[in-house]
Amino acid sequence: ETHDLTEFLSFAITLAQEAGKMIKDATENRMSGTGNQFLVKYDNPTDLVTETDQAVEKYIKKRLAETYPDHRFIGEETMAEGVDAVFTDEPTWIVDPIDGTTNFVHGHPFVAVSIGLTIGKEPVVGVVYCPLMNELFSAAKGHGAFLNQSIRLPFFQPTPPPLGDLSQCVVATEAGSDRSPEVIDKKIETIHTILKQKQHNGKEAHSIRCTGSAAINLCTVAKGVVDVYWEVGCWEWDVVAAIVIVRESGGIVVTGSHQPDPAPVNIFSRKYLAIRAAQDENSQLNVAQQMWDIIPEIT
Ligand code: LIP
Repeated sequence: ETHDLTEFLSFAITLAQEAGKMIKDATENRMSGTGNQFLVKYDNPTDLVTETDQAVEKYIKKRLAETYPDHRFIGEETMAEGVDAVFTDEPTWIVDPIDGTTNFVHGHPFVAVSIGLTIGKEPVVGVVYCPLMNELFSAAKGHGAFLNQSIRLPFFQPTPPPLGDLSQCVVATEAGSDRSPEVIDKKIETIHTILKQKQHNGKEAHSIRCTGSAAINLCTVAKGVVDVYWEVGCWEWDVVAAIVIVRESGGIVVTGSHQPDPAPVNIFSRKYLAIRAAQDENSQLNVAQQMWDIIPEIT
């Protein structure tokens, strides 16, 4: 069976725009004091869920079921209700209604709705929309990656600047929701090593960034404005859409750890490393290797 990825992509863009409006309205209502859409439903301090997360996912799920009744669905809030993620070769929509919920609760604009599609278990369509910043990232396999449907990614066309080694990189990463001492200590140690003077080729990395959203971190890699993203502990719905966007921008995404080369991605790995586009794949693999030399085994 052949699928028209561009049709799925345009539907995903429409859905992301509709969902984005719900997120934007909730933010504006809260700012103007009308509405309590920011009501936190599950107050785990490191993994917040609001009424808006649930309403947006319900809406997206309903629209998808009406339009593609044969397709499967995996969503952050649906899984939180205890539904098992059944993953097959069938077209499967993988959705995070709000990636960056902590930002959303605090009124910080780095918030995105993330809608990905896998077919044959491979991520093939991805839309990440940041409604408070008016940035819509989209990609379908074989069709390139775009910002706001018109600007081709990465920036710096026709060719991105050389990647260099880790000492010339900005690295995005996150605190994550697992704050057990074993996990957080290893993450902090890793960040320490990335930033420590005279580590990489005799130098430290340029800096680190944490946007609070895995999807947005990956989209900064797709833009080419961040060189590396590494995170352990986030979920498939945080990354599937943006994986398509990074790959279509010429970046590489590797899952798991200490792999010799970019093997097919395992979206469930909960360990993700992405490197931005570069003229030569060797420099991407070189930076990946430098990261693997630092990244500890976590969980
Ligand atoms: C968040 C991720 C973030 C991660 C957080 C959380 P949410 O997703 O995008 O990268 O560090 O632990 O999982 O919960 O805002 O959808």
